[in-house]
Amino acid sequence: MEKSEQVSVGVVGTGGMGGLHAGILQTGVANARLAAVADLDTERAEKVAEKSGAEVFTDAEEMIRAENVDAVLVASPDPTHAPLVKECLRLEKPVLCEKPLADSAEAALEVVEAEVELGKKLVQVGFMRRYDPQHVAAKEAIAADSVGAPVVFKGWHRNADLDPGIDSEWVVVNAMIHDIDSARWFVEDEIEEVYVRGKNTAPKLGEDVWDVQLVQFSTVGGRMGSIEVNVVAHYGYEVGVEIVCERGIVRTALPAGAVVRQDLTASKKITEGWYDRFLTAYTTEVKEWIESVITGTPTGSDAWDGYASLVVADACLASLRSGTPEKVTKLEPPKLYREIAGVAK
Ligand code: ISE
Repeated sequence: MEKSEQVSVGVVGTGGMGGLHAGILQTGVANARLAAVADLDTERAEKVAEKSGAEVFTDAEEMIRAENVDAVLVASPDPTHAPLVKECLRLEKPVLCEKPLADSAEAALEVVEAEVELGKKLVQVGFMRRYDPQHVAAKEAIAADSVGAPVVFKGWHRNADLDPGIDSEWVVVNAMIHDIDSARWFVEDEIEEVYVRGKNTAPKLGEDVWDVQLVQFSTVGGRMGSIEVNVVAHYGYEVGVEIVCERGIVRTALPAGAVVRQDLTASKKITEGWYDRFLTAYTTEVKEWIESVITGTPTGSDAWDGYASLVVADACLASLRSGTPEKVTKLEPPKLYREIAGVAK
């Protein structure tokens, strides 16, 4: 697209995430406008659309095909992701898809194959931590090279209190998937083996649900790591990483805020959920995605990252069932994903 052009975006899904993304587009992203929304729940869609006069569709594919929609943001339920992204590819429309890219690694591979056949990258996956100032600062500190290469990755991901209705598998595919992407992004190496252990500390989820899970992993290049996911951590929402490098250690700081000293205690507020913790990241993600649509130079997690994270998640699910370490199916990216603007991933 021409640098001066405005991108008309269609958002599929107007629930929590779709509503958030639509709101970001409505509050003013340079060179973009919310042109359309699609949802089976028309009332919900109309509520979102009315703030800026966006067109409302009940059929997502019809919205994607609409002539006044240049780019698509998919935030509908997980099983719809891959089919909708493939429709975008068929029409050669850039698409930012919420995570996970698909509801299985096989379905994600079909997206990768469709994009490879097209011969250009049009898919971005919504791993928003790559735009979080704390995570970006940590990544930049490693890239500055004085600390050397990453050796050990440690990630923690705690939800204050997720609702009943989730199971151990959900924890892997919907929550841990973020940490898998984060680990791959920081260590710049593919995960080769995983070992998942867990515990039930929240009987309200069901006695057999592991609400706390710890994954230990190793990578093809001999790096190591651990990821702790906790979906009923009680105290608040917290995500962070520490990367032990060859000559130093890099750690994300707590988000900005005052330390309050009172009643023999020094304390700092912690965010309640991912919406407030990552609002800046989501906003930057959408802004940079629009920029990339205009320049034609994709940034962020691509379809390969979406696929690879699901392949690693599959190995985690296997380990969860077997109670032993499991190998990850070998990941070898097609040429399209090895060349992002000449920069190694
Ligand atoms: C949830 O499943 C998400 O998708 C959010 O993006 C994440 O930040 C949250 O912690 C997960 O539980």
